[in-house]
Amino acid sequence: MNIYYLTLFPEMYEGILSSSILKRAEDKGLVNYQTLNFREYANNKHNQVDDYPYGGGAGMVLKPEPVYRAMDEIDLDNARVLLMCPSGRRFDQTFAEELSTEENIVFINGHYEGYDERIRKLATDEVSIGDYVLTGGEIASMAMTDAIVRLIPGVIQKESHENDSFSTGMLEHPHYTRPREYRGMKVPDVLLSGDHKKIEEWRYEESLKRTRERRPDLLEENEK
Ligand code: 6GU
Repeated sequence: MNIYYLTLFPEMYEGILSSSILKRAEDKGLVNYQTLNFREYANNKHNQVDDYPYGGGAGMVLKPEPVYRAMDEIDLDNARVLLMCPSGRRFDQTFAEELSTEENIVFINGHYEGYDERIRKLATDEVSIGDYVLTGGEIASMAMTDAIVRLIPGVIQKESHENDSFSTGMLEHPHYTRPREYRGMKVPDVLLSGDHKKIEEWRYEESLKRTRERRPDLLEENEK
C-alpha cells in the first residue's frame, strides 16, 4: 500500500510514521508513506496557498492550484482520495477494513471552512474521525493510518485484530498477566483453570456485560 499525505505540515508526521508498528510495517515493505508539502506546488512567487473568500467573510480559503498540482505530481489513476473535514463520512472500523485493501490512499489535509469547493472534485471520499473540530486534518489522518495499517496482512498477527473491539461488534473482554495477585487484586480463577471452553464462555460474557454497560448502541446495531 502507498499512502500519500498532502499537508502544509509534513513535520507533524515524522514521529508517528517512524515509530512502533507503523514503522515496522514500512520496514517490512508492506506500506510506503510519502508526505508532500503542497506549498511547494503553489504557482505564485510568495508560495501562497490560501486567499480571501469571494463574497467576503471570516477566515481564509485553501486555493485549488497547489492541491491540484500536487495531485498531478502523484499521478495516480486508481487511488482512494480522502478529503479530511469534519463534515465527512464518519470513520469507523468497517471503513478501516475497507481502506486496508486499497493499493493507494491519498489524504488531503486542509483547514476547516477552508477548502475552495473545486478541491472536493479531487476526492473519492470526504472523511471525519468524529464530531469535534480539529485545526487540520493531519492528526485525523494519522489516527486513520494507524487503524488501517494494522489491518494489512502481515503487519500484526491476525488473531490480534480478529477479536478487536468493533470487529466483533462488542467491546473486548478483560485481560490479565502476571502476577496472580497485585495489591489485593486477584486474577479471576477461571483464567487459571486451563479449561479453554470455560475461559471462552467467561470472555464472551464479560464482553457482553462490558458492552451493555458502556456501549449499548453497539448491541442494538447488531440486532438490526
Ligand atoms: Cl478529518 N478534520 C478536521 N479539521 N476536524 C475534524 C476531522 C477532520 N474529523 C473530526 N474533526
